Amino acid sequence: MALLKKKTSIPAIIGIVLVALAIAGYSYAHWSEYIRVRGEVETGKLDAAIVTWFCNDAGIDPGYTKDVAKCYCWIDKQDPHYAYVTIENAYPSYEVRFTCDIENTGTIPWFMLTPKVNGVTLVDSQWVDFDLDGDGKPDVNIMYIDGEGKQIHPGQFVEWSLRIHVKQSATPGSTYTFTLSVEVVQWNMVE
Ligand SMILES: [Ca+2]
Ligand SMILES: [Ca+2]
Repeated sequence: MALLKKKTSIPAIIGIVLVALAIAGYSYAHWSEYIRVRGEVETGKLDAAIVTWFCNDAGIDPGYTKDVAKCYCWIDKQDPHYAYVTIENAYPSYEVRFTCDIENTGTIPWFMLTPKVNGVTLVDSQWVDFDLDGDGKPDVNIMYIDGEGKQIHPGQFVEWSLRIHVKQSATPGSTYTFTLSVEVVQWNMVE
């Protein structure tokens, strides 16, 4: 009985597939005609690339006399939408500043919005605490400086900075990770 059921269900499935193909073929023919008429309409490209990304700790720790902490940062060569940073051997009160340039590599002017860290929007020129390991105590605070709301035309770039400061409540021997994201928005879509 079960075998008979299986057999009868096969033709039904094939029938549905055929109908779907017929509809797709009709739509495709229609779409091709539309494209020929409107062939001159070209949309612009909204794009951006990180072109500069460096930190101010290239040896002696900023504000100190020893080289204890290390800061490495680099841009993804394959996809310059991504940049990375690693801070090693950091300690409470260690602070490092990053400078970033984002170039408009598209054809439409855009505005850079305030960056977000782990989804939380930073505040221009103010420290924002982050509890990166979820133990209830902030481990770092991060300050974003400048760059917000600037209209950047194709070929131009916006420069902004980021300060990262390690707090007293950070745990020794820990690795903290976070994601910072920057959104650029088409120039006429900013309120
Ligand atoms: Ca150092
Ligand atoms: Ca914490």
